[in-house]
Amino acid sequence: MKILFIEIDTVRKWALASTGPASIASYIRLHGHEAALLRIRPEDSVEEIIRSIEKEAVDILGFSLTTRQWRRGAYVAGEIRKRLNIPAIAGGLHPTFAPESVLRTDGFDYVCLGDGEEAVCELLDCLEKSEEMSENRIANIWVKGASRPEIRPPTTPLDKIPFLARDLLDEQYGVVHLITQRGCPFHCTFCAAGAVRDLYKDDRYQRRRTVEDVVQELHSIKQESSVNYVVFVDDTFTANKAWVREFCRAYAKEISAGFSINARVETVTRDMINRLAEAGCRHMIYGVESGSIRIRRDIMNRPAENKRFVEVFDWTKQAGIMVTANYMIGLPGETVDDIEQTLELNEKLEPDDFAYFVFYPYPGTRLFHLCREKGFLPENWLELPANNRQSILNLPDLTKEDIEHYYHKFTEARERAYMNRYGDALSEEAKALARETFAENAAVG
Ligand code: B12
Repeated sequence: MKILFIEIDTVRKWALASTGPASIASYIRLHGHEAALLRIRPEDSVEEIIRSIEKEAVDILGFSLTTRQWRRGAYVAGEIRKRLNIPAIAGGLHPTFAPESVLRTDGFDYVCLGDGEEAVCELLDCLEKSEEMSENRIANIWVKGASRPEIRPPTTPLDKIPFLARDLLDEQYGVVHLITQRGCPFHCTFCAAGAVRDLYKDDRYQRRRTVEDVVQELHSIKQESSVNYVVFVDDTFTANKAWVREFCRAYAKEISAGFSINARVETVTRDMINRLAEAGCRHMIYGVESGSIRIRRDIMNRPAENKRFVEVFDWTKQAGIMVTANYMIGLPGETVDDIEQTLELNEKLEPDDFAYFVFYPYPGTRLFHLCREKGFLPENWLELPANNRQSILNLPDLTKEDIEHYYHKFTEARERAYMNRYGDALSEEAKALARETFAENAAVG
């Protein structure tokens, strides 16, 4: 059987297609099935999409959806269904946490809750044998019209899952993306990782590959193409000190390419940062989220102190690693004063760069439930654009205009920091181009 995964680009093309389908593809290929990926660009018309699907001769379509991709994904699935009679399954974080609404939508026949490798393989086996699918016989697969399926135990150890099918990822210039873990040990209220833990009902979901398996994957990519830079997409690469120490040793010895990671200030030590730098780490991205300890502690469940962020950012810079900070604004309970504190903390941290997002309540997260209970979430939230530029919430302490105003202040601060650092070396033309780029990024959200 052949599955055609559909990657929906919304306002822009991300450098990388979804990693979930690439993992499912390599697993099902081992079991005799076929997989391909169709990337749908923002400008593609329905006719073009239909023509591309017809070329592939597929048995089932597989939509991988984040909440941001939902609205366009639903539209595209509905249009395909009007013209072609191919069954379709949706998986990924959005269908996992908003499955009923996906199954109510024309064009979707199945939803995959949580991990998809084994579940999709079983579904393809059943479809191949033309077995009756009206009941939920396959754990994780919710059939339209049936009741909620059971959740299968997570695949362990993770090393059992084959390396990502790179032909589905759209990687370029030898920049490769790797995942070493699933699940995150922390309980941030805004993050889907916590929601996944709640879905699996215990900590079994949290798993990590062996260092040996990760290094092997890099060697296998090198044999086929090149590895110039590695982006580790794990939520918190630094979650386990002993693992990171072993990784640094092996990576430095066997792989000579720079790499970047996501980290949390609570998990790093100065020694760990220095080891990472020696192993080739060029870029660390920290979730700072807010400069207000009240918001971090009481709303986000992240009680780290501001001085901890300052300390860790200094260590990272001193180790010669580029540092990026991520912030959010527009959380429930947040006031203008809290956002001012975030801008102040950013001034103190002096990161090499920073990103700022208007908070979006992703389904399944604790903050999603809180927003719903408190009446901050509009009834028609699923029909509203999910981006990081405009708030969909009706918050008592912040107006949409406040959020808009502060979003601009972040854009200005980012441009100012860039000009202070590089302005003297830039021609007027280069400066204008930089300004345009900052404004464009802010508009895309
Ligand atoms: C790498 C990553 C990215 C990469 C690649 C995106 C991708 N989709 O893989 C990039 C940088 C492009 C990215 C961008 C964004 N991301 Co992102 N990203 C991640 C991250 C850190 C890891 C994803 C990953 O590789 N997981 C490992 C794979 C194997 O697991 P998986 O994707 O869940 O897939 C499994 C199942 O979900 C299922 N499955 C997945 N797809 C499908 C499809 C079918 C047909 C089936 C049957 C099953 C299935 O089976 C897979 C294998 O078991 C996650 C956090 C996380 N831990 O998941 C956030 C995460 C997915 N991202 C998130 C967000 C919000 C974004 C952005 C909006 C960020 C932004 N500020 O702009 C954008 C939106 C991108 C978009 N196209 O919509 C949220 C999504 C929440 C939600 N409900 O939508 C997450 C969960 C992080 C969070 N804070 O909660 N992201």
